[in-house]
Amino acid sequence: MHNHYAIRACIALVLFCSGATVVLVSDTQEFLTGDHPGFDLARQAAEILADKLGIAHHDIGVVLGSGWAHTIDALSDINGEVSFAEVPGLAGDGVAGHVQKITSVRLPTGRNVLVFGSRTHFYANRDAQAVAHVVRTIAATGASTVVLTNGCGGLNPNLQPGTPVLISDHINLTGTTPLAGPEFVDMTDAHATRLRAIAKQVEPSLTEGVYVQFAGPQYETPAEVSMAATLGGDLVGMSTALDTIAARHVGLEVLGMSLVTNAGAGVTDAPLAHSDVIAAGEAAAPRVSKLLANIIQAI
Ligand code: 8IG
Repeated sequence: MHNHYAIRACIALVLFCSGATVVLVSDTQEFLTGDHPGFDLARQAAEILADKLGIAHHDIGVVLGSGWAHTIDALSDINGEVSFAEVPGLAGDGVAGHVQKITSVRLPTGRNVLVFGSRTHFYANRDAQAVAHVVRTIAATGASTVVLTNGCGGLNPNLQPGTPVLISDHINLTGTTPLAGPEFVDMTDAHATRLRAIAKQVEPSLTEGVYVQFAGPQYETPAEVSMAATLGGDLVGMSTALDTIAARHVGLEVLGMSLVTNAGAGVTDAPLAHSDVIAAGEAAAPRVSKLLANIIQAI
């Protein structure tokens, strides 16, 4: 792994020895090390979360996009929740259908999962550093894996609204990156083959596709949708490529899952409406949230 800022746990133990007894005075852990724009803020956010939740270490981070919000209901047990407003750097972008809280869940295996009800979007006039904050905060809580979900448009007419698709790879058409300077992060297995194999064990009918991120917030023109398909894309969206770059930069293993909520513009004759997209997400929610909960438990 060539990441400059791989997660390292440094445990600072201050030991005072008095005679034969050793007294543990403090035990602090820092999971996201290094000096990079945004890292200090992510460390602050993780510290606040650890404090408010009373949990020093999370194992898996999950980011819920359009249509995935009910995943929380399919997971147990809830350790606690914190609103975005209480966490440094998470002002929230206020899009209808997006949940502005973070929930900590304890899996039956004892592992702790930190679930973000939504993300910061590039289209919400936030820069790539602000977008990367959720993923960096997840790394700073000690997690080694992040599950990134989104709602998206389908480029293949056979991808009916309501179909979940594993992201096998992505194309970043935003023209930007959360990286700064000479940070040559390897993106070869950015969408981990290992995690996709686990997801397919849970649900063998899952298909895979290449996710193309546009900057948004406008949906694509039919010509742009056709370009994305020509480039080898299967899905069009506005979030997960930038998140994945930020995640690989901090050494997180990434599983990306899209929910097709609409056909890409021009794939059918229907115009795109945000309300239809939300309705399709809600219709699929019980099914896909149960699936995602099962996959998270299998990771
Ligand atoms: I939900 O058709 C959703 N998000 N770029 N295009 C893009 N993003 C989306 C779409 C879509 N549907």
